[in-house]
Amino acid sequence: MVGTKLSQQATRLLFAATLLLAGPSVVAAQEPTTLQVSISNHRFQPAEIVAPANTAIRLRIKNLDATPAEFESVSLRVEKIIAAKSEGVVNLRPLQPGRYKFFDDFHRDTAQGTLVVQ
Ligand SMILES: [Cu+2]
Repeated sequence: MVGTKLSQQATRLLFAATLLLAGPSVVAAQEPTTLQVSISNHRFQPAEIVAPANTAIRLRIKNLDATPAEFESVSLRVEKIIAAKSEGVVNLRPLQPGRYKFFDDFHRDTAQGTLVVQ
């Protein structure tokens, strides 16, 4: 029947329009939380950073020292060399609440930090 076909098309159009409207907010929900941490005198500043749980995290690590650093975390499974006087970016998957330790593998004795996810 013609009437049924028309209403099917209308339903499909409405569905497509709904998806279009939903699109941008879905993308916005996936935007990562950005956190900043610096390395100065082979120490993290701040040594403790806080992030929301179940949200992608973008960690910007600024190495202010004149020597390279290696941002590393066993529990987060990341390892990234950051050249002297430059910035490194580490993207983390959404995490469960907890305390995740990290360190500079080149200066483990002083450069220790914790990411607190809550
Ligand atoms: Cu390492």
